[in-house]
Amino acid sequence: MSKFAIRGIIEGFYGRPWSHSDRLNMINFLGQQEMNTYVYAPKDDPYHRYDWRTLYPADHIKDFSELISAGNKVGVSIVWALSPGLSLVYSSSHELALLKNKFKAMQTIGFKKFGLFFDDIPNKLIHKEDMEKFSSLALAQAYIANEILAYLKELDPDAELFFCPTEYMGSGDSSYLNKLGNQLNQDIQIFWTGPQVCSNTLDLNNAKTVSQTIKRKVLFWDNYPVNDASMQPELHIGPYINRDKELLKYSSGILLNPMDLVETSKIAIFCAAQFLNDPLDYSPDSAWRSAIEFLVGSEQKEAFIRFAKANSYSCLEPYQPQYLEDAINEFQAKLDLNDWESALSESMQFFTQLKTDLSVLNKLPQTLSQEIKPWLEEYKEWLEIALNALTILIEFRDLSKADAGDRLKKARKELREGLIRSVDFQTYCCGDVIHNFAQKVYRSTSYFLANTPYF
Ligand code: LOG
Repeated sequence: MSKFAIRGIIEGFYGRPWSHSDRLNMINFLGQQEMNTYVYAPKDDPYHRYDWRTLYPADHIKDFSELISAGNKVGVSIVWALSPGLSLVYSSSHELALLKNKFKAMQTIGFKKFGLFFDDIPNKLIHKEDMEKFSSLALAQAYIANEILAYLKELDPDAELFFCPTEYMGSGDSSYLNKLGNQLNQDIQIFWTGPQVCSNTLDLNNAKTVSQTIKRKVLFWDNYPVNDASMQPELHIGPYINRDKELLKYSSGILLNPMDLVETSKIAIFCAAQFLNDPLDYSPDSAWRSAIEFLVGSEQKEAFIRFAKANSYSCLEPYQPQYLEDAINEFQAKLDLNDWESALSESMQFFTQLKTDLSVLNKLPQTLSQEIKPWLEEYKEWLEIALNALTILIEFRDLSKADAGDRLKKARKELREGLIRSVDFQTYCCGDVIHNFAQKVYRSTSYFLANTPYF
């Protein structure tokens, strides 16, 4: 059984960084899951990026020391990273001295592994003096990284450096990467997010190309389950899929970039740990079910799985939640056959079951429940909307019965109100499936009502 050498996560998302206790909690969890690496790189820690020249204040230093000790206890290396690329003048000896100073301060408190990141910065040299000294961005960055590694190794021969290039995704054969491959000290690990920023697949061909270009095994920065920036409405709690079982031929490891939601991110991390520790034996679905059971307990597992299926949308499953789509398609197929009875009763049963799940989901562990509250609340709203749409169709079918017209009117009013509220929904729970279904029901009954003397 072969495992990936580097297994873990990189706190590398935009937005509110994790708290110190979140990190301690996560480091213990990583240890339990036989992961071995946690990289500290929250984009919005000012000392990490915007204000990289400033040394960390004493309280931060104390927290970092605690992270290192916590990691030591459970076999997790804590990697500290800096992202100076927004403003760094690569050719300046003064800037290099500031960089060294910042790294040294962290080495003094016990860090042995470091990161130097140049993602999400201008993709060419912008300072006049840099353009004079270096013929390309790649050469400027390689010069700085090699200097830093050499400096770190003077102080500690075991020091290691992880490097994130400015071009960290794509086909993997650009001249920028090629230059890095030639120039970067062979001991430096290079990050790669795959064919895309948030890659649907990490496939063997792409890994092979990039590792040939950079002349070393590639270290994946896997942008899953992260949901920062435009992905904020999504909740990434689906199975961990599409990572080739043979990636370790070309890869030294995978670090997942999590969500700012610590507990919730454990689903993906639990699954990834199983993959990374035994890729050939990995079964995405059973890992996913075990992850959910681990997090919510066996009693709430099935209800949570159904909720998770309504939140499947992510870079890994970039299409409407299949589970809901199937239910609506079956309904439509029955209606097309004029089988209103089973179409309506089966769909009622389906959505009523989901509504019953809500009382089970009310009892989720507290931190998890707090984190996913916006999704749970809107899940509830969508289920009401779906049930309302079905009620409309039942009344519509029964229009000849006494008061059906009034009930139909009332249900349509409620559906309309629900759809109007949904304009302000914050999450992408249920995708567009229930919205589209409800809209269709509303629209089609308007048409018929306009031609019905009752109104
Ligand atoms: C950032 C990362 C961010 C992620 C997802 C890398 C190497 N850098 O596009 O900090 O969390 O995308 O939004 C990124 O992935 N850049």
